[in-house]
Formats: sequence, C-alpha cells, structure tokens
Amino acid sequence: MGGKTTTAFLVAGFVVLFGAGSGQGADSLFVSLPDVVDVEACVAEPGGGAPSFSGSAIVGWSTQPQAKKASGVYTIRFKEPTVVGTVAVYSKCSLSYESGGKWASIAYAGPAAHRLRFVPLPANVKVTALRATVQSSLVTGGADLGLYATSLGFLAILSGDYANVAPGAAVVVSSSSEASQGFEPLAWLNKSWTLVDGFVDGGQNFFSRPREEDEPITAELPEWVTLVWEKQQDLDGLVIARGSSEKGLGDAVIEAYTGDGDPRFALGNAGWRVVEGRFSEPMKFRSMQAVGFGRTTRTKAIRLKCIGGVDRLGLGEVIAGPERRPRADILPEHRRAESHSAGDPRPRQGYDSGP
Ligand SMILES: [Ca+2]
Repeated sequence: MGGKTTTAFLVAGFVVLFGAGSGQGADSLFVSLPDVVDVEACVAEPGGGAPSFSGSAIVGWSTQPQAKKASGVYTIRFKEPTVVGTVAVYSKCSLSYESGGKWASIAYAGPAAHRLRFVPLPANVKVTALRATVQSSLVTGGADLGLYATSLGFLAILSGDYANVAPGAAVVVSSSSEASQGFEPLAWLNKSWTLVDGFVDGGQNFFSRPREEDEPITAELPEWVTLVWEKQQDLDGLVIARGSSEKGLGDAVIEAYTGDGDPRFALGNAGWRVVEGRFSEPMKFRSMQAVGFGRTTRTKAIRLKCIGGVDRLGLGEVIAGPERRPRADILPEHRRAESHSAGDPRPRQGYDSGP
C-alpha cells in the first residue's frame, strides 16, 4: 500500500501488464476506506457487527439473522468530514449521507434491477457518515429456519463523480461457451450482455469457448471482451468481477480503440492501443479487481484481452468509469502531500498506487 505514485505510468508511453501483480489495496480507482473511515464507529444493525475490508473496499458485511423481517442498516463513519465523489455498492440498498448533522438520501439513477451501482453524491458536500439500508430476505441454504438477514456485499468510494458507462455499451466477444438451455436454464449464462447487466452471479456468468489442449490461449490466439459505445467516452479505469467458477482474464492486456472505423469489426490489432494500467489483487467479493488508467482515455471502445494464464476467459461483469468532475480534496492530508511530492499535477493520483 502507501501512496507511491506509479512512476512507470508517468515514464512509459505504453505499459503492457500481465495478470494481477500489484499489492493488496492498490486498486488505484477506489479511495482506501481503511484509511479514511473510523472503523470503531462503523456498525451494522441489527447485531452491531463491524465491517470487514478487502483491498480498499468494505466486503461481506452482514447483519444478525432475525425471526422477523427487519431492514439492515449499515453506517460508515469517517474520521473527518470528507468529500465523497461516488459510492460504489453491490446491493439493492438505499443510500444516505450525513452532512452538517443532517441526513439526506441519494437515489440511484440506473435500472432498479442493478445490484452493482455507482451513485454520485452532490459536489463538494463534506460527509461525516454514509448509510446503506438493505431489505431483509429469508436465509436460504439447508432447512428453512424462518430467519431473515441482510448483507452488504461490497461498498467502496471514489473521489470523482463517476458513473458506470458499461451498461450503455454493446458487448462483442471473441467466443463464448454454450448457452444454458432446457429445464430451469441460467438465462444469463455465456450471453455477452451478462457482462454489463449490473449483476454478478456468485457461481458462473460468462466463459469463452473451451480450448483444446494443443490450442492454448496465447497472444497470437487470444480471447477478448470488447465494450463499444456509440460516442466517445472519457474513461479513467475499469473494474472486473466474476463468480467462483471463473478465473478472470488471466494474463490481461487492456486496449482502447483509436482507429476510425467501427470497433465492432476491428478484430485484429490495427486501430487498438494498449492502455496503461494494472489490475489490483482480487477483493473478497466476486473477486473484484480495479484498475486506474493513470490518465483519462478517450475512446469508443475498450478491449479486454486474455493472452494466456488461464484455459478460458471467465468473467461476470465489466465496469467502466469516466470521471466528469475530478475532485482532489478527498485525499487525507498525508497522502495528498505524497502525491504532490511525486510531481504529478493531478492530486488524485496519490492513491493510484502500485509497485
Ligand atoms: Ca453480470
């Protein structure tokens, strides 16, 4: 961890990076919650449970099971009033924030079916606490115990006003495994759209076609997932997530389309440029991995290429975020100083850390 700015990003024009090489917490897109929240003052009711962290995020926080339906209320309190750009959460929860001793609600503007939500807060409001309220559901698995519980799978914050623009993209894939058919099919399985539907099945979502043993995935014979937008997007980073059966992107290369034609039909290397960035270690929720590009990348398409390391590409979701209103003042004082001393004119680089 620490606030080391990735010197390689600043020096090298293009950096090709393989796999998840950076240290825990160096997920470069999210603010490190363990650094900015008052852990002792964070609580989930009913039950009074404390949060657990993975990388920069809170993951797998739950309330105590109850014999009747009762909403779970998760309160995250900051060490000091903090400007929160965007809350990223995996839960159909309602969110509110405390500022100046008053609570206000913030609504998610996207489809209600989304569990993965990027919710921007009003600009320049100093927040002392965040609260997520989750409806309870019957505890499943084994016998019906008649108990209700809630869970907050994932919560992270970003310093800027981020939106996930992936749901607006057309998804093109190099190949896919067979769809699920017959009795009680998994409707989403191996459909390209499942990669941007705001839901990540805990087990399986999307796989590229199985490879023969003598035909492994290589740089010459890669598998890939491409997100294509009608208009140019200003992207600052990506998050990927997957189920327990999926191994992710393996040795990954991220590319942006700079050609003139329709990226849907740009199947070779012409028109594609490698984007700087390094995926973080997987977090303990849907193996989420984040990557910050280090600089804003303007493009109509992003291609996530697997060039080896796994026998099949397997993913559950791709999240792509532009930053519309960069905000520097989220950084704690000590990290802000580090980022300035690194000579980067953009202060938010201070937590864009990695080896
Ligand atoms: Ca999905």
